[in-house]
Amino acid sequence: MGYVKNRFKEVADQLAAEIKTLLQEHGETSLGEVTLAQAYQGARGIPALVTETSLLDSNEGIRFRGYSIPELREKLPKVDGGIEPTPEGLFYLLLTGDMPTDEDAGHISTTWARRSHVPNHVFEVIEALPVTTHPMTQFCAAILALQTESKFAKAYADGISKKEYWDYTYEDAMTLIARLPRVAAYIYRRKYKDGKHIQPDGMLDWSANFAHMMGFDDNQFKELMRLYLTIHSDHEGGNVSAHATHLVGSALSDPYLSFCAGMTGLAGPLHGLANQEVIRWIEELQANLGTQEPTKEQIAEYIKKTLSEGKVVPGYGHAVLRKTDPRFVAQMEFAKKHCPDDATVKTVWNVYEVAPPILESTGKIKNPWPNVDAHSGALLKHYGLLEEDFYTVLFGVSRALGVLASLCWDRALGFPIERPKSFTTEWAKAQVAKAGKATA
Ligand code: CMX
Repeated sequence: MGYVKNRFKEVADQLAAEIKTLLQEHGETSLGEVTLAQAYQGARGIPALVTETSLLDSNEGIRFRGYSIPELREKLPKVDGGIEPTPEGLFYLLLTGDMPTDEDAGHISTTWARRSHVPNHVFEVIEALPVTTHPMTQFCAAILALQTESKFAKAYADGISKKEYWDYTYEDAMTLIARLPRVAAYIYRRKYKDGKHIQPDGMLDWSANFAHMMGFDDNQFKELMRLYLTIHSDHEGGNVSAHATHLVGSALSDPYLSFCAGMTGLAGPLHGLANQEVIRWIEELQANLGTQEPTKEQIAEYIKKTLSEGKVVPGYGHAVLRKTDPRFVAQMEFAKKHCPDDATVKTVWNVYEVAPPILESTGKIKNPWPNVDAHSGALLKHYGLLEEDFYTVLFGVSRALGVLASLCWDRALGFPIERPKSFTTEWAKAQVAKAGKATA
């Protein structure tokens, strides 16, 4: 067994024992009541999922294993000469809870490079789809095609013990993550670069190799990819992509099937597709006004027009966050350093100044501040990644780190099949009537 896997097993066994005691001694502790409004309104705020890798505070933003994004940018290992953290290090942290050394991150990087070969039939599945197919649909089809490689599915069919589930889940997670950049880059080159593919460079780290295979060899872009793939990885367990992966995994569907479920959720415009929608919205704004740098007054009018047409302002609002997303801030800092004069970047910053008070004035939007998707497209465009339909695939490659690390934990902790109770409105009315009688 590799030493990362050993370390994971060690910390997982320890936590499993702690949870056993916790449940024996305090299993009946109430975490709060569920209201009718919560049940009808997207289960907001109901503490009903356990996710070890990260925790979201509505005012402070995400912490990965207790570390904020600024702390991670400082403490996680970097490549030689780099200043942004590597996703390899972040994955080690999510999986084990330990801050990795350079050697740990390097070990993950080598393992992923070694496992990155994608079988030919996966490319054939992608090629079978019309080239006009949305990149997220191609990505999901490719993930399903990769499922033929699942060690978990094979081992389960061979009849393994429950105690071994985590082991095969871990192996699938590592192989799937290793292969995603090649698959994603293939889709990119197929759709936008006349199918002129670029072979992987096994000497590069995961992010740089991904950039290279897409056709971007600029060092600053590689740094952006390291930051991007780190900060999009995880956002605790209740968001659609994380929850869908966890839910499907709870049926013991293998990591490929589970992750694909997460990705079909990420492809929704209220979730990951918002990064595509943001840049479209900004480009429409620029085209409508005939300028790359509309004034704040013009932006304000455009926001009001969007709202009056019954549409959302993409990149703004959040189901949990109530402040500016620190993932937005990290990207803004990167842009301030590397491309402060870019017209679209400046427009993103002007929207940030103008949008919150307008959104707040509607009286119904709970969070008027920008989320992660409000900034990413402008940065990608600056470096020449112009095809916004592809942006959610980048998000998906990153999200694999968080949701697959969590899936390893789900199996290591022996979590059961997820099956919350649903009810009908008739039943709800009966509960309300009963409660009314009790207080009368
Ligand atoms: N523009 C316009 N209206 C918005 C809005 C926005 N950015 N954000 C919320 N609202 C509206 C909601 O649609 C809802 O309207 P109705 O009462 O008419 O249905 C009302 O305000 C209350 O919504 P909320 O409680 O503040 O927000 P939710 O938790 O229901 O939804 C989210 C959260 C993210 C789906 C929503 O803010 C939104 O649609 N934002 C735009 C899309 C976006 O950026 N998504 C990316 C989120 C991050 C990610 O997952 O990647």
